[in-house]
Amino acid sequence: MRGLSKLIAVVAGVALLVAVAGTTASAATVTTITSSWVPFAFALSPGSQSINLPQFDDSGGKVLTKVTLEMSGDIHANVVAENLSDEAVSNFGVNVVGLVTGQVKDGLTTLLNLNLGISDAAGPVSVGAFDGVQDLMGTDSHDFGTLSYSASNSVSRTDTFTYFIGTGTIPVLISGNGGFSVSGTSASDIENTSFGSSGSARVTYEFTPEPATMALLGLGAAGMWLKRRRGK
Ligand SMILES: [Ca+2]
Repeated sequence: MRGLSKLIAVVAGVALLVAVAGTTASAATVTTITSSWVPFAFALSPGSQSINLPQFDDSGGKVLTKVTLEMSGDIHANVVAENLSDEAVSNFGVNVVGLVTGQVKDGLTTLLNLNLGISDAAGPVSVGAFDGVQDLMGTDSHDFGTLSYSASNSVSRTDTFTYFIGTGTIPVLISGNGGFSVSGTSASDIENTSFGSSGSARVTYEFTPEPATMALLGLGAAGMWLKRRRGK
């Protein structure tokens, strides 16, 4: 009888240890919540727009461990360029350089800063010498159509989460700057219409389901219980 109760105690102890081990493992498991992509679109250059992404709801003892902002954006325009030099050129082209930035700020403190650097080119094409009329038309000009260049990037932080926690939203300020220029000739004219930036951003929160201290408290309680059982 005594041997049986001892065996039961050992079996119960092992079962509890397994249960505690399970709790510890789940506390260390990282879970993620990713928001929907929120679009932006504004005219350039420069230009900006504020969009709202959801905060992290930490109810139920969830502990935030990482915040990641992802952004994808472009710089676009309908571009027509004209050769104003006296010589026909065979490497007539257009260069684009731009920067789209996403920022999350708490007052004057920048918590997240994300840059999309854009540098690209269209062409080359051949155009004739300046035809004497600066009108973005004729054999001296080329319509490049709609040029659109995009980039994507992400940035994370693993501390100072207060600003991100709640049931509301956080504003993300998207700013853009950029320009198109002509290459391949010594003199030129260029016209950009519908010049702008568009894209979207989203936020991902990584968290543990419960505080690690809770699992440690559970382990301590199990130890006390086993010690008491052994003492009997
Ligand atoms: Ca012309």
